Amino acid sequence: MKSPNNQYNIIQEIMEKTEAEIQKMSPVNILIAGKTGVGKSTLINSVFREKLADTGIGKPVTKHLRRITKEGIPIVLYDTRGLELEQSVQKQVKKEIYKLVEDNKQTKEAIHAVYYCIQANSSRIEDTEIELIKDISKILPVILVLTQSIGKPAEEFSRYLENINLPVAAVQNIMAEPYEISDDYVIPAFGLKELIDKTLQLIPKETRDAFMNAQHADIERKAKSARRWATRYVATTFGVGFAPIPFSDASVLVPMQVTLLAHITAIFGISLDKSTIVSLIAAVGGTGSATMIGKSIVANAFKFIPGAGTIVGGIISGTTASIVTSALAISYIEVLSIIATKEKEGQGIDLSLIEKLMRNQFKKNMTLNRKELKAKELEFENDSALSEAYEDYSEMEEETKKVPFVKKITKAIQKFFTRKK
Ligand SMILES: Nc1nc2c(ncn2[C@@H]2O[C@H](COP(=O)(O)OP(=O)(O)O)[C@@H](O)[C@H]2O)c(=O)[nH]1
Ligand SMILES: [Mg+2]
Repeated sequence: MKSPNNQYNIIQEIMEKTEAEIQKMSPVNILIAGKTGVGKSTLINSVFREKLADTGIGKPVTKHLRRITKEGIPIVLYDTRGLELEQSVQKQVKKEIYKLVEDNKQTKEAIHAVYYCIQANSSRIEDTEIELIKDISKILPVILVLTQSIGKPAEEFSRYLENINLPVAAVQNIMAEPYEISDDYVIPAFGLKELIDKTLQLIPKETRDAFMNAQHADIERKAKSARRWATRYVATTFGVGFAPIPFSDASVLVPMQVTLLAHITAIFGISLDKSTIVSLIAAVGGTGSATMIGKSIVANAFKFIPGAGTIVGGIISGTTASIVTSALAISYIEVLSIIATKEKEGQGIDLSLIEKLMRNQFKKNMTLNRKELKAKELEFENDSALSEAYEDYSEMEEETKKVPFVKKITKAIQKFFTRKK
C-alpha cells in the first residue's frame, strides 16, 4: 500500500471511497402497495432515511407505479396508486406489478419484497384485496403491514388475518409515527424494528448491506453491523501478517484507516457532508489532518495513550495499530449513531460538539481497548456504549444551551489562558 504524499486529501478520499462502496452494493428493491391514505408514505419516511417519500425522485414507471430513488442511497422503492379505486383499476395495478416483476427478473432491479399496507383499524378487508394479496404472494414475498395500529382492535385484526391463512411471509402491526389520541395521550411509534428484522430475513443476502444502509428505524442495528465489519477488518489487516512499521512511518496506516472509515460510512448509511467529516477527522488527527500533509491520525493518536513517549521513535506493532484503529472505528460508529439519531428526529447537530464528542470517545475507547477490549469483543451485544455516548452528547448540548453568551465568552477566554499556560 502506498504511503500518502503531500497531495493526499483524506477528506476527499473518504468521500470518494464511500461513494464507490455504495455504488458497489447490490441495491435492495421494495414494492409498497396499499390503498391511498393507509400510510405508505409515512411508513417509507419512518423506515428509510432522508424522507424518501417526499424528497426521493418519484418517477412514474407505469400509470399506477412510481419509482422512488435518491442519489447515494442504495434502494429502489415502488409506490402504488389507485388500489382504492374500482376493480378494473385494481386489475390494472396488478397487471403492472406483474409486468414490473417479470421485466426486472434476474437483474439488479429485481423486486425483493413487498410491503402490502392495510390500515389496521379498517378491521375489514375486501375479497378483492385478499385476491390481490394472494396473487402478489405467488411471485414475491409479501409482508402484510398493518398501519396505524391502535390497541386491541389492531391486534385482533392481525390475528384474524393470520387465521385466514393468507400466503404472506409475515404480518406486522405498526405505528410509524406517534399518534395523538388527545392532548395528553399519545401512542408512541412501534413495530418498525420488527419490520426491519422480518425484511432482513426475506431479502437476498447480498442486498442486506444496502437495506441496512437505507433504513434508519433501527440505528443500533446499523451500529452493530458496522462494528461487526470493522472488527473483522481490523483483525485481518493488523493480524499475524502485519509487519511492524517504524513510528516515523506511521502514515502508511492512513490509507487503511481511510478504507475503514469509508466502508463504515457506506454500510452504516448516513449522509455526511464534507464539513462533518472534516470535524470528525480533526477531532482525532489534530489540525491540519484534513489534507494530511505529512501527518497521520496514528501519530496523533499516541498523544492520547498514557506513556506515549515510550512509543515515539519505536516500532508500531500489529497490536498497537489495531488498538488505535479499533478505537477509531468504534468511536466513529458511536458518533455516526448520534448524528443519525439526531437527523431522524429532525434535529440539527452542532459540529463543534460532534468534534468534541468524537475526541472524547476516541480517548475513552483507546484506554478501554488497551485494558479490556480485544478487537473481537467490539461486537458486543449490549449497547450501553451507544447510550452513554448519546447521554454525553445531550449533556454537552444542555451545557451550551444553559451558559449565557457573556459566560460563554468568559469561558472561552479562560480556556485560552489555561491552554497557554
Ligand atoms: N400519527 C400517525 N399518522 C399516520 C401514520 N400513518 C399514516 N398516518 C396519517 O395518515 C394520513 C395518510 O398517510 P400517508 O402516509 O400519506 O398515506 P398514503 O396515501 O398511503 O401514502 C396522513 O395524514 C398521515 O399523517 C402513523 O403511523 N402515525
Ligand atoms: Mg403516499
